[in-house]
This record gives sequence, structure tokens and C-alpha cells, in this order.
Amino acid sequence: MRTRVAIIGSGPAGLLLSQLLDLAGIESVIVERQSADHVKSRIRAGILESASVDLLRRAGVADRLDRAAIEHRGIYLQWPGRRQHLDFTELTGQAVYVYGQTELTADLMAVREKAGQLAFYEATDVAVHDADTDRPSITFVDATGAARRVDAEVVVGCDGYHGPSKQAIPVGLRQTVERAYPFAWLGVLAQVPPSTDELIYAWHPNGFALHSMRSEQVSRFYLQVDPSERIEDWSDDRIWDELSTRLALDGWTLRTGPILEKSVLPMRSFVTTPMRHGRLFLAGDAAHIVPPTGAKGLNLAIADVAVLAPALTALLRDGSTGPADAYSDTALRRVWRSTHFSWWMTTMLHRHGDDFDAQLQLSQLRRVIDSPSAARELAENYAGLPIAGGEDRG
Ligand code: RFL
Ligand code: PHB
Repeated sequence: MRTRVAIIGSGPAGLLLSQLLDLAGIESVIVERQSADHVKSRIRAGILESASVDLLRRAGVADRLDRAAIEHRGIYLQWPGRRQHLDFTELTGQAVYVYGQTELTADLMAVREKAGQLAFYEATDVAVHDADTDRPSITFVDATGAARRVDAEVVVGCDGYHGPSKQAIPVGLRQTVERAYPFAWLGVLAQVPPSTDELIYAWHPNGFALHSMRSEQVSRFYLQVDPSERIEDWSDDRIWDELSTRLALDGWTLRTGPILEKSVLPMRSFVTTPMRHGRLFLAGDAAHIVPPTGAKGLNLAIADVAVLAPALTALLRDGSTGPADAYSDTALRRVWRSTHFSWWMTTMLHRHGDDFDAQLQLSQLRRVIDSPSAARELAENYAGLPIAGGEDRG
């Protein structure tokens, strides 16, 4: 079969790109390894920047988001004995929004289905061919076991960190930089109303803890653990004990409740460049991973697509190559800003090293709270990056 844009991966990057192309009158086909139900049920990100929300509104997929998302003015930073609010709205004029990636994915899938756009779920052996020609294609085996081929004008790899797309860029042309962190997150979803109005990022001698949320009834928590930690060793009681210890503050209690899901998540920084080879473009986690401490991964995927969709529209509608040629450099400026911010938040908040490192971390945390310019620096990076670029303002 033939289409204009073949998209590999049905995460937020692939789905949103497909929707933006559809609005520009450009047909696309999505090929995804997992089932639609699996994709919809994956628990992941929870925070959207206002620039991301604006784009989702422009894409016509924000009706439910506008009703259900919880607006947050800022976050709390905490270390033993002190919990301090950082007001992004006061510092930058921007807010952030709590809206689960599962909800966003469901919204994007629904709009695509309504528009009657084609997607192949449960596809195996997906491979990219002829990326350096004007007639790239992808091949795969569909859910019924039939071999298929999609010829396109452009292929976009939105297939996440483990996907095959980036391998289609020849090794000699591809550069990868990576940082592994000596800790992981234990993520917990619990059927309990949040014990806080906004997110709490807590430094603690036992390790970092984060109190996040999904709704008025559902809370999300993370604990810094060793990457080799086995989830079987974390009973629900042990999880609640450790969260209560690390998030403790005089006069405040953590509500507990049934744990719905728990898993250990590795943390890494990773960037592959360039994000384009001929008629193959990469977007989202396929090209870059950040540790989740800055709540940036989903927002970066959205920002890539915000740059890529108009570039592909110009290329495919008018034959104008300028924006497509600029895509990788434009996207990477924001990627590197977010990579630095995510690394900085991670390094400041997670226990690592010795007592010297701990004192530096505490000094940095006090500085962020006590100095308006240090506070604004954090707030701008967390809530207020412009959608294209990211270093242009700073
Ligand atoms: P996704 O969502 O990983 O989607 C990629 C899709 O590609 C499919 N795929 C393939 N399809 C076909 N053939 C193959 N061979 C394939 N291999 C893979 C996959 O099945 C999948 O459906 O990437 P995308 O679209 O780039 O979106 C990126 C975001 O999902 C990710 O960056 C965020 O979830 C990161 N993240 C957060 N980001 C934020 O902005 N704010 C947050 O608060 C936040 N919290 C988080 C996070 C990520 C987390 N985890 C699980 C690492 C919290 C956590 C715990
Ligand atoms: C989440 O709610 O999943 C979440 C929130 C903030 C982060 C990371 C994850 O920094």
C-alpha cells in the first residue's frame, strides 16, 4: 500500500504528528508493535507544560483535557524540616497541567479513529528501507501474520528508545551520547486522594521521593531505589513506610490506600544525532531520553512534533525543503536544554556520592528557594520553555 507519511510508533509523538498532518490534509499510516489496549494502558508521564497544552488545543484534541486537567501554579521542594513552594506562575507567568499520558493517548487515538485514519497494531519485524531516497518504505508483519509493505514519501520514527528507526541511520552518520545514573525509580500508582495540592519533590538521606497525582482520587509516587532492586522486595507496607519517612513534615500526614500498580524504572539520559537522515525523521523518545525528574520527556516529544509537522507540510505540499532541513538542529536546541535541566534536577535531588555531595545538594536547594533569580531559572525550565528552540531566550 501507499501513503504520504509512514509513522512507526503509536505513542504521543506518532499520534500527535498524525493528527497535525491530518489537519494539513496529509494522509499518514501508523504501524505499532503493541496492541491498542496495551498502548492505552501504559502508565507514564503526568505533567504537561502550557506550551504543550496550547499545541494540543490547536490540534483539536484538548476538549477532555480542558475539562479534566488540573492546573498547578508550581511545585514544592522539600528536604528534612523544610517544604517550600515555588510559584512558577508568579515567576514566569506559566502554569503546568496534571493530565496522565494514558488520558492523552486515549484522546489522540479517539480523534484518529474518528477521522478514519489507518493504523496497524501488533505489527512485528518493522523495518525501514531506502531512507536516503525520495521513495522510502517500511515493511512489517501484521497482526494476522501477513507480510506488508507501506510505500511513503517520508518515514517518521516515533518508536521510542527501543524502536528500530534510529538503526536505519548508517552507523558512520549517527552519533549517540548517553549517561547512565546509579539509581532507578520505583513508581507507584495508588487509589488515594493526593495529600498535597501540588507536586512535592523531596530530597532525603534515604533517597529522593516524589508525590505526584493523576486525579482527585488517584495519587502517583516515586522512590529513588537501586537499579538492581526487585519489585517483589517492596511490599505495599514497605512502600508506604518509606514514602512516609522521605516525605515527612511536622503537622502533615501522608494518606495511604490500595496500590494499583508498582514497577522499577531505569533512568538514563540519551541523545542520538542527527534526528533526520534523508527522508527518515526521528521524534520523541526515539531520538532522546531524559530522566523523569524534570517532567520533560512527554513535553519534548510534543515539542519535536510541533516543529516537524509544519516542516513536513512545507515539504510535501509545496516542495519547500528549508524547514525539513532545519528540523534536526531546531529540535536539538530544545532537547539539549531539557537534557541539561533534567540532569540538573536529577543530580540535585537524588542521593549519590558522599556527605560532601549531600551538602552541595542542600546548598543548591536552599539557593533555589532563597534567590529569586535561581528560582526563576528552575521555573522557566520546568514550565516555560518556548516550543521551538529553548536556548533562544536564555
Ligand atoms: P513512546 O511513548 O515510548 O512511544 C513509542 C511507541 O513506539 C512503539 N514501538 C514500536 N512500534 C513498531 N515497531 C517497533 N519495533 C516498535 N518499538 C517500539 C512502542 O510500543 C510505543 O507505542 O514514545 P513517544 O511517543 O516519543 O513519547 C515519549 C513519552 O512517552 C515519554 O518521554 C514520557 O513518558 C517520559 N516521562 C515523562 N515525560 C513528561 O513530559 N512528564 C512526565 O511527568 C514524565 N514522567 C515519563 C514519566 C516516563 C516514565 N517512564 C516510564 C520512563 C514518568 C515515567 C515513570
Ligand atoms: C508523574 O506524575 O508521573 C510525574 C510527575 C513529575 C515528574 C515525573 C513524573 O517529574
